[in-house]
Amino acid sequence: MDSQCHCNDGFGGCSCEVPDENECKYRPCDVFAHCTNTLGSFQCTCFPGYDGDGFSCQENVWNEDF
Ligand SMILES: [Ca+2]
Repeated sequence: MDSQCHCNDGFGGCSCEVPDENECKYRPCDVFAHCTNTLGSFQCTCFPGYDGDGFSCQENVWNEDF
């Protein structure tokens, strides 16, 4: 589990010394996904109740089967 630091746009790392682009500001993820900026990359995670890879999320219709 990586610790996330909150740096100014354009920098990352735990001392905010590493250049990094905050890809999340371009809204790369699905509208039903949360974007997490990481060093050198980013992650898209579907909201709870939605299934997908983060770039394409659909409402989880299987919940009721449990
Ligand atoms: Ca990044």
